Amino acid sequence: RDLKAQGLQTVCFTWRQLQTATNNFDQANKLGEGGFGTVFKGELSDGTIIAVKQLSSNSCQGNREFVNEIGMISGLNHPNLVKLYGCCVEKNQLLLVYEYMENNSLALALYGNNSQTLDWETRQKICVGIARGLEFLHEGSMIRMVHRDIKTTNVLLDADLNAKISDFGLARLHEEEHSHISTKIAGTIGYMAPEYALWGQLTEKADVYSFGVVAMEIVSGKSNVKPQGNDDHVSLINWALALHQTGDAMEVVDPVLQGDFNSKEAVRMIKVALVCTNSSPALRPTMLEAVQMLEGEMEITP
Ligand code: ACK
Repeated sequence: RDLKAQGLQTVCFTWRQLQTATNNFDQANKLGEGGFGTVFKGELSDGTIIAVKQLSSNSCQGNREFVNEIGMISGLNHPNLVKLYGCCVEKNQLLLVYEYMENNSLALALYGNNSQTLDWETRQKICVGIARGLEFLHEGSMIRMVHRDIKTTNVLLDADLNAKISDFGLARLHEEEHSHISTKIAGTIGYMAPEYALWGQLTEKADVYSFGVVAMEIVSGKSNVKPQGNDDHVSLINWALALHQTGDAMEVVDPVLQGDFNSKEAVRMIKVALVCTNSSPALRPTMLEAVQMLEGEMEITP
């Protein structure tokens, strides 16, 4: 039990437990859907609110990602990673049980119809949270890994708008692919680092690039991919770069917050987004450096 308390062990749930928790997977409890299947909200008998991810049947790729996700994050415990409580493999189904995140995804918070206006301080907190979660994945735990699919829909927000990284289906151990070229490219177009998208070169610097795209979205309020973007990320970043060089960076930021632009947080986020999306992986900072840059503890030199 001590191990469990420390979050070092993943629990096996019974089908019955999860069926009861979600009121028999009632549609009313549906939180959302993805290519992998459906996510339901539930409540365990001890009152813990959970999110249950149910894999759609007959998805071989999904199966692999599910098992991968269990292996990758069971035991990982960090305030900026969505906690995996456990899983259930009964009844020919695969179910993953996570902590419940009250404020949905960052994508919804930025672009959703009912999105609240996030002030600069909150955006900075979210940006630093994602950076810290990634830093932990890259070098903070015993196992080192690359997430491979950092994007605004994979960042969830808790009741206090703390950011936590989710969806580890594509994550890979750092050592595993560090030294060779990955033959199967997976991830999301628009967030993928060029060296990975073009040549399958996978290092943690691919996550740094995706993080830079996310940071640019947090500042600009513009999506390069979905749900409502017209700009592709390359043009968005080039645009930001040009404005940055002419000293007119204000144009980059979310119009909602432009009046309030003299924010040091916003300026730092734009600069960090730019260094992280450098086309050369070697010139991108590590996530630890990105955290320090965002917090004003390290100078940002393009
Ligand atoms: O943006 P959303 O509402 O937040 O839509 C997606 C959807 O399920 C498919 O991924 C939501 N979701 C996923 N995991 C969780 C969780 N742990 N807590 C709350 N909502 C979640 C996500």
